[in-house]
Amino acid sequence: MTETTVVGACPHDCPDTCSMLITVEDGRATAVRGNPDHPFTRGGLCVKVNNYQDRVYSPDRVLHPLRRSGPKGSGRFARISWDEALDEIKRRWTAIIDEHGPAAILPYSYLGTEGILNGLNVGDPFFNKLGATISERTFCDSGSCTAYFMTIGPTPGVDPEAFRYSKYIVLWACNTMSTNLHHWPFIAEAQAQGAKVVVIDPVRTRTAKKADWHIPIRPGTDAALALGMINVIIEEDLVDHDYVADYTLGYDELKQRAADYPVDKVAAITGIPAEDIRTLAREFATTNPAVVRIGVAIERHAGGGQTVRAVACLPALTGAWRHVGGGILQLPIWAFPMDWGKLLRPDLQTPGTRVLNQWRLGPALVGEMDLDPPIKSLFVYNSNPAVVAPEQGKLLRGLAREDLFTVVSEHFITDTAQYADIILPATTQLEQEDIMFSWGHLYLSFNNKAIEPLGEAVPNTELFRRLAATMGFDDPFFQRSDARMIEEALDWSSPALGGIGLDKLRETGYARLNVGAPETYAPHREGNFLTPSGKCEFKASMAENGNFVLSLFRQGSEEFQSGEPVDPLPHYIPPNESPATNPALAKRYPLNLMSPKSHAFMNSSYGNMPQQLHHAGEQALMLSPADARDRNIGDGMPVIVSNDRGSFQAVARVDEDVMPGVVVAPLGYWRKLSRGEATVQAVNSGAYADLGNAPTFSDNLVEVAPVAAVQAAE
Ligand SMILES: Nc1nc2c(c(=O)[nH]1)N[C@H]1C(S)=C(S)[C@@H](COP(=O)(O)OP(=O)(O)OC[C@H]3O[C@@H](n4cnc5c(=O)[nH]c(N)nc54)[C@H](O)[C@@H]3O)O[C@H]1N2
Ligand SMILES: Nc1nc2c(c(=O)[nH]1)N[C@H]1C(S)=C(S)[C@@H](COP(=O)(O)OP(=O)(O)OC[C@H]3O[C@@H](n4cnc5c(=O)[nH]c(N)nc54)[C@H](O)[C@@H]3O)O[C@H]1N2
Ligand code: SF4
Ligand SMILES: [Mo]
Repeated sequence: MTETTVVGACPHDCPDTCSMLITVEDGRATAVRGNPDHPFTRGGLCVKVNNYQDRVYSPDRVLHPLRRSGPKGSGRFARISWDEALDEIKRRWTAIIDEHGPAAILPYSYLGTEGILNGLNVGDPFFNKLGATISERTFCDSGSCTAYFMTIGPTPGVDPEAFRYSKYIVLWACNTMSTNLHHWPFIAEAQAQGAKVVVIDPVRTRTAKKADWHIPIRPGTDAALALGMINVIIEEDLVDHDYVADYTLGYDELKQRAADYPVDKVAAITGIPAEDIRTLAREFATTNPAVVRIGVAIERHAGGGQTVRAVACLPALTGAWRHVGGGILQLPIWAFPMDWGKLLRPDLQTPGTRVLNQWRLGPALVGEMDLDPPIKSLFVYNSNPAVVAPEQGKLLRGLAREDLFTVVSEHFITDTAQYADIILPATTQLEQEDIMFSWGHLYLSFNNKAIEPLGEAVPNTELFRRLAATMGFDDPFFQRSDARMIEEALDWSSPALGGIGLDKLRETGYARLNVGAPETYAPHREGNFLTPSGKCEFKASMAENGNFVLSLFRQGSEEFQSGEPVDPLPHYIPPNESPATNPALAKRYPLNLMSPKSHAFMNSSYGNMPQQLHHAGEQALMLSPADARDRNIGDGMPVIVSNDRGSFQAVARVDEDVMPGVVVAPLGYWRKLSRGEATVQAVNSGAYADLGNAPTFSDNLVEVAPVAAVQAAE
C-alpha cells in the first residue's frame, strides 16, 4: 500500500479558506484534516468538511453526463456520453440563437467552489463571447462592498489575526462560531487578555453565548444604532479630532446628520435600551484598540448599504485605526492582487448586452418581466438557485417550463439539477488543482490535486474548454491550461506576492501575503484610505454617481451606475417589511423572518449529506416563548410559515434565545428532503437593498401556525 499526504485547500465560500491535508491510500482519499502548520486553520476543519471524502465518494455523486428521461422535474435521467451531451447543447443553443439571439441564454452561477480558477468567474469569458445575457451576481456582500468602497475604499481593513491585540471587539451581524469558526481563537485570545467581546444580533447565537455582552437588536435597524453611537461619540466629545481633521472628509455634515438620531429615538427603533446605546458608544470610543467585524448578514434588509456606511465611519471618528487591531474588518480579499481582466475578459462582451440580476430568476422565467428575448435556456454551475434564490414558487414554475432548455453542472442531483434537461458531472476539490484567495485571512492557498477525477467528472475549467470548442470558439485563449491560468490569475509582480513563488506555494499549500506581520499591521494609521480623496469619506463623493454594483459581480461588465445621486451621508432606511414601517402588512404577518446560515451546511451544499443532516436535524423554526404561546405552538410541533409569496413547513423550536417578534429558519435545507417540498425561500422576497442590489433576507414578514390547525381549517 502506498500512503501519501497531499496539501489542498477547502473549496468553500467560507472566510476561513482552510489548508487541508488529504490522506491518499492507493489513489483513494481516505481522510482529510486541517493543516496544523497553517496559522489560521490550526489543525482543525469544521463539521461541514471534516468528512469531505464522504462527499467525494458519495453514492449519490453525478459521475457521468445525464439526459432527462421523464417529465421536467421528475428526476428521471439516463446516462449519455460527453459527446452526446455537448452535441445536444450545441444543437439547442444554435436553434435558440438563430431564433432569439444569444441573449435568450442565461448563465447562472455563484460559489459552489471558490477557487480562483473554478469559482466565480470561470464561465465569464465563454458567456461574454457567446453574447449570453450577463448575469449580475449580488448574492453576497455586494451592498456591503458598495458602501465600504464609498466610505473607506477597497482596503483589506484589520488583519483578522490582529484581533488578538484588540481590547474591544464588536461582532456585528456575524455568527463567528458557525460561519467564521477559525477566527474565534484570535478573539478568544483577546478576550482572555481582558478584551470585551460584544455581539449585536437579534438572536443569542452560539457566538453571542461566548460574548461578554449580547445586544439583541430588531432586524434591519442597525444603521440607526450606528448613527446613535456616532451621535453619542460626538455629543460627549469622544472624537479623535486630530484623526478626523487629518484623515476624514465631511465631519461637520456627519455631526449634523447624527443629531437626527438622539439616543431615545434610536432606542425606540432598535429595541435597545438608551443606556446600553450610550454605554456601547462610550466603550467603543474609549477602549482602544477597538474593532468591528461585520458579517455579511448586516446587508440583508432595505437599508443594508447605508448600515455599512454608518458602521464604517465609526473607527475613523474615534481614531481606532491608529492601533494594530483597531478599525473594521469586512473582506480582506482586497489584499489579493488578482488580475480580474484576464479572468473575466470583459473585452469579449458585446456592448449593450442585457444584464439580469440573479434575484430575478423566478420572475424572469415565468414571464413576469417582459423580457425580449425571453429566457429560453439556463446554464447553471456552482449554484443551486432552487434553494438559494428567493421567490421559490415562481422559480420552480419557471424551471418546470417544457420550452426552457436547462443545463446544470453539479456534484449531485440538487433541487435545481432535478429540473435539468442535461446534467454534467463536476469534480470536487480533491480531483482538481486550484489556487485560492481568502475573504477571511491574508494567506494565498494552493490546492493540489489529490486523486484522479471520478467517473467522467471534469473541473469547471475543463467544462468551459469543452463548451468553447463545441461552440467553435477558435481563440486559443479558450483552451488555456489550468497551469497557464494559475500563472495569469494573479499579478505576480505585485509587492503583495513578493517572495511567494509558485513552486514553493504548491509545496507548502499556503503563504502569507507580503503585507507585513499581523503584530504591526495598521494600514490606516495615517489615513491612506482607498477612496477618491484618500480619506475616510463620512460624506461620500462616490454617492454623486448613485448606487453601483462592482464589475466583478457582473461578468466584468461596466459597473452598473444608477446615475441617480444617493444621499452622501449615512442614514437609516427602515425595513420594507416590519411592524413599525408596514403596519398593514404586519397585521396579517406580524413576525419578522430571518434565514441565516446553518451551522452544519455550507449554503445548500451538504444539505443532502448524512453526517451534516444528522447534525442539523430537520428544518427548524426558532421562535420566542411569547410568540409560541400566542399561537398555541409547542416545542417540536410542525408549523407552517407563510406570507403572500408562499409557505413552507418546519418544526417549532421554542427558544428564549430569539427576540419576540423575530423567527429564524436557517438556510440550506433541500426542498426535496423537506416537509411540504418547500424551503424558506418560498416566503423570501426578491427586493433589493438600497445599495449594490443586495438581498433582503432579514426583511420579510410572515405568520406561523401549527400544521394541525391549518389542516383543520381547510
Ligand atoms: N456554517 C456555515 N458557515 C458559513 C456559511 C454557511 O452556509 N454555513 N456560508 C458562508 C457564506 S456564503 C457567508 S456569506 C457567511 C455569512 O456569515 P454571517 O454573516 O455570519 O452569516 P449569517 O449566519 O447569515 O448571519 C449572521 C448573524 O446575523 C444575524 N442577523 C441577520 N439579520 C440581521 C440584522 O438585520 N441585524 C443584525 N445585527 N444581525 C442580523 C443572524 O441572526 C445571524 O446570527 O458565512 C459563510 N460561512
Ligand atoms: N434565505 C437565504 N438565502 C441566501 C442566503 C441566506 O443567508 N439566506 N445567503 C446568500 C449567500 S450569502 C450566498 S453566498 C448564496 C450561496 O449560493 P450558492 O453559491 O449557490 O451556494 P450552494 O447552495 O452551496 O450551491 C452551490 C452548488 O454548487 C455545487 N458545486 C460545488 N462545487 C462545484 C464545482 O466545482 N463545479 C460545479 N459545477 N458545481 C459545484 C454544489 O454541489 C452546490 O449545489 O446564497 C444566498 N442565498
Ligand atoms: S467550510 Fe470553512 S471552516 Fe469549514 S473547512 Fe472549509 S474553510 Fe474551513
Ligand atoms: Mo455568501
